[in-house]
Amino acid sequence: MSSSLLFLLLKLQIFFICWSESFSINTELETLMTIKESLDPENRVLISWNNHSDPCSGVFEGIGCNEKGFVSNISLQGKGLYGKIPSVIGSLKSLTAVYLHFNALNGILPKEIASLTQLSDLYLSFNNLSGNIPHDIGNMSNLQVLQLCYNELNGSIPSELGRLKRLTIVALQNNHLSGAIPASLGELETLERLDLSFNTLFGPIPVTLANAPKLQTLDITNNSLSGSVPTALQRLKGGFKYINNHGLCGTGFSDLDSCRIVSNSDPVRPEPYEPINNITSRDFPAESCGDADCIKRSETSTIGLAFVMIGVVSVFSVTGVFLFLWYHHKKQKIGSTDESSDKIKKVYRKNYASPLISLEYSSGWDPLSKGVNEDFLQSFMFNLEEVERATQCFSEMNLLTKNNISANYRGILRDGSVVVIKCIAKTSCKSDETEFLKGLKTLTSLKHENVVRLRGFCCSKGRGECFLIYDFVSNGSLSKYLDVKRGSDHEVLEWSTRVSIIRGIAKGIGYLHGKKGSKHSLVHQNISSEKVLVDFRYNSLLADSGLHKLLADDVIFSTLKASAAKGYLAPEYTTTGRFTEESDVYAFGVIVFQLLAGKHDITQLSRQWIETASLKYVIDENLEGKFGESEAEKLARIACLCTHESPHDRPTMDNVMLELSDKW
Ligand SMILES: *[C@@H]1O[C@H](CO)[C@@H](O)[C@H](O)[C@H]1NC(C)=O
Ligand SMILES: *[C@@H]1O[C@H](CO)[C@@H](O)[C@H](O)[C@H]1NC(C)=O
Ligand SMILES: *[C@@H]1O[C@H](CO)[C@@H](O)[C@H](O)[C@H]1NC(C)=O
Ligand SMILES: *[C@@H]1O[C@H](CO)[C@@H](O)[C@H](O)[C@H]1NC(C)=O
Ligand SMILES: *[C@@H]1O[C@H](CO)[C@@H](O)[C@H](O)[C@H]1NC(C)=O
Ligand SMILES: *[C@@H]1O[C@H](CO)[C@@H](O)[C@H](O)[C@H]1NC(C)=O
Ligand SMILES: CC(=O)N[C@H]1CO[C@H](CO)[C@@H](O)[C@@H]1O
Repeated sequence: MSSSLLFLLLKLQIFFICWSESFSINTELETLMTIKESLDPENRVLISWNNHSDPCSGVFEGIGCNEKGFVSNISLQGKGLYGKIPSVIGSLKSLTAVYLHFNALNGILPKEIASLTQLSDLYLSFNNLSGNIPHDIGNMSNLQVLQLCYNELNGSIPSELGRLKRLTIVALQNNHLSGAIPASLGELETLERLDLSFNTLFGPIPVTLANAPKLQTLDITNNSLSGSVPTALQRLKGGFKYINNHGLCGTGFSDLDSCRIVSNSDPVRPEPYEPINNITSRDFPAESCGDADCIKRSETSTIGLAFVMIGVVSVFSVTGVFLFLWYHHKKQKIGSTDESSDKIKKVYRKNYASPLISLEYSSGWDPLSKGVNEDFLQSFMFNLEEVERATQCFSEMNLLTKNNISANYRGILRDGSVVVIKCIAKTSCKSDETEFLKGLKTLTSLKHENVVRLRGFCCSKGRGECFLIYDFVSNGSLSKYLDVKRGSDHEVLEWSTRVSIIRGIAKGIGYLHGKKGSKHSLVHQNISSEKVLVDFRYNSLLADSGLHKLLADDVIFSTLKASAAKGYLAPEYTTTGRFTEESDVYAFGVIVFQLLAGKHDITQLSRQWIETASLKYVIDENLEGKFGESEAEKLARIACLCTHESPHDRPTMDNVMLELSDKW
């Protein structure tokens, strides 16, 4: 009897445990829905978060759970979130990592976040957060990485940070923090990296800070600190950065005067004096992803972000080497010789997409440096920070395509719009700056519904790259719809879609070529199924129009070889060596054949069409006979004319458009 009562009690207890767990899981769902409303008020990003699913089922974008079924991480970096961080986030007690960096979050950092005592990684950098860092942050006893850099935070640095015994990385640079550096930070035995640069901190550097045993990097650049620099900081060597603090003095540091009154126990603020060299904040790679410090991972944290950060980490492994080169080079630059630049250029070529290319190696090339006086060009100018923010510092995760000329990254601008950022190495660009600017002007003047819109551009002398920012075209390139195997994931384009895509391409090319006799005329030079993009309504848009106007001749030549290999290059090119409107028309003809056949390789079937004029060789089997016969015949005829051996026998794009707009 008693034993069965015991059994019953036990069951009841188990029931209650289960019940209370499932209860709190339910409230986690509610909490997440509240968080969603706050982070993404217009439900543009977190569409997958819904009321009817289990947040741990994998349905919720960016949510990770632990084995007990509680939310353990939120990974929504670079999603274009523009809301606020809600205080209810503090009730997701099992959170160990929050990645919300590279968004446009505003509002304050709610103090409730400090009740996340399991949290080890807090990444909120590159947002627009304002207000103070809450003092309660001292409660987050598991915190290892605190990334709050590049926000609008003000107030002072809470001394409670000194209670966080596991803290290894603290990145607070580029905010508006003021007050003193808390001496308690020196008590952090695990602290490796402390970046406080570009704030308005004042007072002395606490002597204790020099004693933090693991400290490797201390950056206090561009603040208003004063007093004598603790001599012990010499051990950090290049890891200690202190330029642009007019009141600092000390012995054993280059660029610093020794203090007038030396007193170890009571550092005295010396008279302010002018900096003795001309190194300004602009010479610092602060504008670059060299600041990837700001997104560096702790060793102990979870795997997920590791993928995102592979780029950054690999970059860090070369940082050591480069830092040396960089400093060396900086020194050399004063003498204005450029010997090391070739060496670095080579490295650069090899590590094309590497975000570390923030080295100041280039001499001269910076076509925008002289100031751009045309107003309309001005309105196209982006700054590097926007580009870095949009691509999450050129994260591998956002890499779309890459070849030896350019790399394309997906990015999200602060207004939430999605873009493609094309990065072209300086060495691939025209070296004549005037020519380059003229090219840019042409690119910015293009405006047509069938030409991918250029949003802006940016050149970085530091990175040695030029960036073109284009609208993102959602359905990718036409190439993806060719050679589709039946039953595969890839979509077979319907007949009517193909016809409208062809019309769109014709209109786009027709626009570039301009009206007969008009001055404005641009030959695309590189039309192929890869350069035709398809948007969500299956409108076609030409990519890279006018790009050759920016590229160096040898680079254009190499793209040429590629397009010849794929059959887009008009036969007369081999004798004339020139691109003409007729050669664009030829490439168009090839694409029409490709769309009819649903194949990349059309050499065989175009010959068969010429010999037999029979559609059965030409039409894509995937269409299963669903196509307009007269339309198809007309298109095949057009394709045939456009790919005529003799350029003079090809129709102009105007003619083609006329034909296409006729009643079939
Ligand atoms: C989720 O459900 C709750 C109650 O069932 C409701 O109040 C809330 O509006 C719902 N939220 C959304 C986003 O559908
Ligand atoms: C932090 O800890 C203190 C003392 O235990 C407590 O009073 C405070 O409410 C805590 N803050 C948060 C946000 O949990
Ligand atoms: C950042 O927030 C401030 C208000 O705190 C606002 O005025 C500003 O426009 C915001 N900037 C961006 C880029 O969202
Ligand atoms: C910090 O900024 C907020 C506005 O974002 C302002 O109300 C507050 O006074 C500022 N505090 C300090 C100490 O500057
Ligand atoms: C610093 O640069 C300015 C202009 O760039 C120049 O006029 C000045 O002489 C330089 N000062 C020193 C100390 O080199
Ligand atoms: C999120 O947490 C889960 C479980 O703890 C883990 O497997 C996953 O790798 C984490 N994801 C990230 C991005 O940290
Ligand atoms: C103290 C100091 O040098 N402050 C400078 C920090 O950088 C900003 C611009 O990034 C300057 O405006 C400040 O004068």
